[in-house]
Amino acid sequence: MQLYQDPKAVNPRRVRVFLAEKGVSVPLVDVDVLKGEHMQPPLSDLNPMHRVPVLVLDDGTVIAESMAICRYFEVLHPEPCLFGAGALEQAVIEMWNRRIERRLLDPVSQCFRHGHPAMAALEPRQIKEWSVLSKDRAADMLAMLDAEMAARPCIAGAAFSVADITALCAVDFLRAARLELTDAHANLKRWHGEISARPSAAA
Ligand SMILES: N[C@@H](CCC(=O)N[C@@H](CS)C(=O)NCC(=O)O)C(=O)O
Repeated sequence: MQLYQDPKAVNPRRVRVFLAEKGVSVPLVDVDVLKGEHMQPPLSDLNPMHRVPVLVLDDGTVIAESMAICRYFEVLHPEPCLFGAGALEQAVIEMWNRRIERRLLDPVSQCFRHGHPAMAALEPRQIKEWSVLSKDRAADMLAMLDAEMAARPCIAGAAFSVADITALCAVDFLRAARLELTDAHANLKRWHGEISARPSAAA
């Protein structure tokens, strides 16, 4: 089994943190996305979407998409439970994980891809207005999330979950959109301090 990943990229980090929480070790194959290594064989053959992370099993089966990879390991290694136990917990964690992905991580990525000259190699048709709008959307989500986090310790409730991992990686990626947590985000700052102190955050 091998996990193709870029040590500097945000989505592979989600999988690395998840694996660290599970105590699972998977051989990593580093790929430099900014150098376009993911567009060349073997990765270009493994994933037609040209994205990392990509997990290749011993029988050659390919699993791409961060959450698909995490779900694979969640079933193989159920403890600690990170996608929730039971219908309600699983639904709430899924809801928050998707919200963070779509309303925070994606807008930060889009702001970076469409706004930074270094990303022109990966995004040849950069649209500056989309970068600005994406930054605004990410800022709106931070404000909403901060208000939510006044009422609970973790993103999806009382317990740490995969939604905290997605949020941690998204918040640590804010600088790519020239955003940061400020004094207006006191609840998020408290949460971020606690989650960053977990050993898995270093993965
Ligand atoms: N939805 C995918 C997104 C993967 C993704 O966008 N990966 C980025 C690195 S964080 C990438 O490979 N980018 C290469 C490119 O844009 O050409 C996932 O969750 O794995």
